[in-house]
Amino acid sequence: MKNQEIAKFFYDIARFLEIDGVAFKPYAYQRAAASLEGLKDDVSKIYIKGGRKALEEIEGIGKAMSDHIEEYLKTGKIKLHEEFKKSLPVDMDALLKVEGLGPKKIKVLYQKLGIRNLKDLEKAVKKHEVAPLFGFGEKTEKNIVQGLEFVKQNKGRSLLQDIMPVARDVLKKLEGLKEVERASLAGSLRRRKETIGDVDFLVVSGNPAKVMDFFVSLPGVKKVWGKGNTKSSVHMAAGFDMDLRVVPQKSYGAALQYFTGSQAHNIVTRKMAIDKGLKLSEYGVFRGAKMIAGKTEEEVYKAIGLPYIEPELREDAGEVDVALEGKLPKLIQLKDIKGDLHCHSNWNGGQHSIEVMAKTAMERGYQYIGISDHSKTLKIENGLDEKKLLKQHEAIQKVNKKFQDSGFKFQVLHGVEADILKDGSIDIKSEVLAQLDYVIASVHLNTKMEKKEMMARIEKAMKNPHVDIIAHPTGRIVNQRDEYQIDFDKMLSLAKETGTILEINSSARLDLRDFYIRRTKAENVKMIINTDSHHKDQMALMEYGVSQARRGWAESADIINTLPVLELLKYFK
Ligand code: DGT
Ligand code: CA
Ligand code: CA
Ligand code: ZN
Repeated sequence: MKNQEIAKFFYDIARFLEIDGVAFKPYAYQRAAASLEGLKDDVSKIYIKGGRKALEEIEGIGKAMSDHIEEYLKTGKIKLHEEFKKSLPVDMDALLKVEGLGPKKIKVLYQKLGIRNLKDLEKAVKKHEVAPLFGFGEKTEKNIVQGLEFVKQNKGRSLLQDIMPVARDVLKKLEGLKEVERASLAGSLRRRKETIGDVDFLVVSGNPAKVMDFFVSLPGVKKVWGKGNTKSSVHMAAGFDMDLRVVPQKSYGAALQYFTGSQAHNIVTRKMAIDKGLKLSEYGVFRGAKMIAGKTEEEVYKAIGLPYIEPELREDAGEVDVALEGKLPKLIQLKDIKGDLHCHSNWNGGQHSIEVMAKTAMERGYQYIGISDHSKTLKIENGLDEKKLLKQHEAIQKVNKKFQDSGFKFQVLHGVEADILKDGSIDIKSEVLAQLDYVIASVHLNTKMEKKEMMARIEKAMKNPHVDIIAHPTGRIVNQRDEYQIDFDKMLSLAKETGTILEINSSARLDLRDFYIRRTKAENVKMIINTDSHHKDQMALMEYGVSQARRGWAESADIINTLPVLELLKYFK
């Protein structure tokens, strides 16, 4: 499908335009790109069938954008993009991964120091050449050094959200083979770790050769690391590896337990077996030469004296001791979720109308959705001011009325995702905040503050009588950005004191992190799992917020959007 390729070009062009300081236009390209990404049909088919007219009917695509699309479909190029690229021939994607570097700074680095890629950048900061540049300084150079370190650390690990759909697709194909009796994900993917080193599959089959033949010739396989009767490994064009192991039925549970890991958890379980005079391996649980368990994971755990432990808990984080006491948490499940309160509509940077977002929530089986568009400070997202928020309030009431008249038991709540300004105040007037069902507050700008200042800022926001939820509380983005300078204990005690809810953001942020979730639960501070959807399809990301919550040992009582709407509203000020 050409949609992704063209979207990528549009995002690039938007960046170049930003560098040149062109107002508004970058947004048009970003919007067009997002629209193409969300499109179900292939844009080249749309064009062949309906021509220019059909292109211009796509949401967010006007005349200028369809010019570009047509050009790309005819020539495989977009001239504007080529020109920009020639003026700034750098590895923009790689450099942008370094926190503290935006497109404008990257241009200066290229023009002044000839920096084209991460290697060049590393050399330059080592020689201390960056700090003296106009607009940079010591602090920025220090941030770049830290950013580079972060990029290096995370190299080679892929985002759970990116890998899971691909892995599920392969799993489905494996399950579809007549030679395959059972198949499962294993490894970090089954534990739903936020980043994945490689993908592990486990299969039961009486005819491994056939399964391996199929596996190594899957579409997207670029290189075969190895192919045997029990194990094969491949490298995918998308940049990650996949392992497949074939085991006999009688060892399936033991193998699943072993290859799910984590390695640290396995060391503990193996030691437990030894203490009982048993041997635990990927083949089964043995007393001497006699196999006493192995077919299911339940039976394997039981044989070594443990109840079943959910994969998300298997990190040697105390789960075995707690299991021995019979006190394992009853983890929250996706089906417990009754609504999503952090959703954006096309009133600001989102792609769809309030009604479309609401209908999607209904299709997911939710009882409510909360629309929480950005506030005015966030100009790149077309944030709403007081006047627009009040108008939106009416629009939401209209949608609710419509649903009511059609007999739907579903409610659209009205919130806002308001910016926490540098001094901790909220950028929307209190009278207006008071009219909304709930208020989410977020730090988006001025994120490089010292810890004391940042905590004072968050304290003031939490003490604001209208603020109910802090979104993405620590500011981290997986593989992209570390958290702000925060004191999490302080954040928890403030949340407790003020009754503020902390968000688990299901997007690429996955913020809160799992260990913070566990601490939040321990302090009995409530959380909410939201998707931060800017597109209706992103509401499906809820499962990753839920798995993150599970990795943080959360139960449904810890998460307020497992409650019916009237109970939920009691948590808001
Ligand atoms: P990853 O791929 O880095 O995200 O993490 P995992 O956990 O998927 O690790 P991977 O793919 O190397 O191995 C899958 C599982 O197999 C791992 O979680 C535990 C098990 N395993 C692999 N090698 C060893 C080992 O040397 N000792 C033990 N106890 N378990 C191992
Ligand atoms: Ca793995
Ligand atoms: Ca592996
Ligand atoms: Zn948001």
